Amino acid sequence: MELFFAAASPFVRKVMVVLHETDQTGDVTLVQSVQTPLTPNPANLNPLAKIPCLTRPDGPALYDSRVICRYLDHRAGAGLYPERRLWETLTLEATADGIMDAAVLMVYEGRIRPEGKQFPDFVEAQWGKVAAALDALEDRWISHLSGPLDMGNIAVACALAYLDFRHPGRDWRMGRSALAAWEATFAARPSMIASRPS
Ligand SMILES: N[C@@H](CCC(=O)N[C@@H](CS)C(=O)NCC(=O)O)C(=O)O
Repeated sequence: MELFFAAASPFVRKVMVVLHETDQTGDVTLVQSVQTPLTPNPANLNPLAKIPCLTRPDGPALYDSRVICRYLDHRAGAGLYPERRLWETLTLEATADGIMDAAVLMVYEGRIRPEGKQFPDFVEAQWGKVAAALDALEDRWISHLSGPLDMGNIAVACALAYLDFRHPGRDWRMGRSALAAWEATFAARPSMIASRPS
């Protein structure tokens, strides 16, 4: 299999963590594919020109990160989507992906949009979404996050790490001590260390 990849992408990181946690890294070749909405990679088999995208010998290319992670979990029989708490796990993953979406848009606004056309209110509105999601994680999800490994806690760890990587000045830990403590423990997993963004 081939994975269209960029080390800085939090969505790609979800896939990398799943590959590590399910012992499948040897089954995937990484294809460097740094891209933005204005610079798509024509070789990427995702028609939406986003990463991650996974090609496989026995079927069409898979995207997006949620589909790829679920496929890899199924392939390994790893149980990252436990039946008993399936809807909570998927909602937690969606919350993490929403944080990533907003945080990536903030980066694009600063990097891609010409300076005179940048819209600070849009950036702050995106951060508002991130902050609300972080508050929800702190208030309602710590018990789930602290439970057995699943796709929900993997995705949240990747989202929080991305905030540190791209938005260090925002200090997401302030006022969220439980989430900060959980993140510090999860970040020590070998899968998180092996997939650190660069
Ligand atoms: N929902 C998608 C989001 C993927 C995504 O936005 N990836 C970014 C890189 S972090 C990308 O490819 N951006 C290029 C673009 O938006 O055209 C997923 O979960 O895979």
